[in-house]
Amino acid sequence: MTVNKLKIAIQKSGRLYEDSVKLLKDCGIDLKNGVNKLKTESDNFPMEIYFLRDDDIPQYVEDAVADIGIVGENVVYEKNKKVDLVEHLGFGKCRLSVAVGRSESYDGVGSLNGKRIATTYPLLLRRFLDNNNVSAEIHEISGSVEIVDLVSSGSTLFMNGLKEVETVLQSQAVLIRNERLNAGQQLLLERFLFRIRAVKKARNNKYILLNAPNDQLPEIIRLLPGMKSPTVLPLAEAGWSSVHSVLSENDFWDIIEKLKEAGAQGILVVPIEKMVI
Ligand code: PRT
Ligand code: ZN
Repeated sequence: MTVNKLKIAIQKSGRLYEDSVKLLKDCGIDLKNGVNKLKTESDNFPMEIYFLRDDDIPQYVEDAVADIGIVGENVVYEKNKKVDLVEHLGFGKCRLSVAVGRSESYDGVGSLNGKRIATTYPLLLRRFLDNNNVSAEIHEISGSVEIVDLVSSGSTLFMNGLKEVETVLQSQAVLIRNERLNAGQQLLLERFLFRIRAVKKARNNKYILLNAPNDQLPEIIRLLPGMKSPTVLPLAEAGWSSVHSVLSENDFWDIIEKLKEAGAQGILVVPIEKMVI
């Protein structure tokens, strides 16, 4: 019988490194502290971890040197290799944008006609220009005023006297996979994905506990849908209950305010480690 292992490629160092390692850890996959930082393996999950430059990850996954990989969508689409995108991971968020000199007048993509645009994303830029019927020269080296680059806070553009005028692509880290995994690898990928989804859910949710007068319970329960419905337990003091539920990070503050208005007291909010629905 062949022993199956899932080989994953992650960034060796850089912006995705820490979050990628953290994701594995949160999925309960412990890495051996190998001195050799090209490759390591897990003690408690059949996984081998390869540390690579992000630009090389799509090719390695296409060639099945790695079965799966974690890399930015920007790299996946620019490299255009034969890999499947399996899951968005919720970190490494940025956008690929067009920027022009701050003092340049800009009124829509038409302003880019006839310009020289510098980028390390020629494929994505070509596609963007074609979709917008713009004819412009693409340069892979800098020196032009118009550029297409990744932006997160926007402070780099600002410091270089540029302004962001168009978004070519919204990006975040994603999990990609080789198109032809064997049944054993497929099964391991499904186990890994099950854990990733539980971690993502937990990161997007908080556990909430509060006390409420019983006559306010219907209103408070209406505000707190929970996983199925909230847990309600009587307090030692007559006429009061403790309510437990799960809140989404997105509408967190909104709901907290409404709960207070509805008479909730002693509100506690705690992080959730894993969430399996
Ligand atoms: O060595 P290796 O080739 O592996 O790394 P790299 O230098 O090519 O990539 P790295 O580590 O910089 O980025 C890895 C991935 O992180 C990218 O492919 C994106 O998917 C994602 N990411 C998220 C970013 C940013 N945010 C980001 N802000 N990648 C780069 N930037 C750069 C951008 O190029 C610009 O120089 O940060 C600057 C802009 O940042 P703000 O905050 O000033 O707007
Ligand atoms: Zn790179």
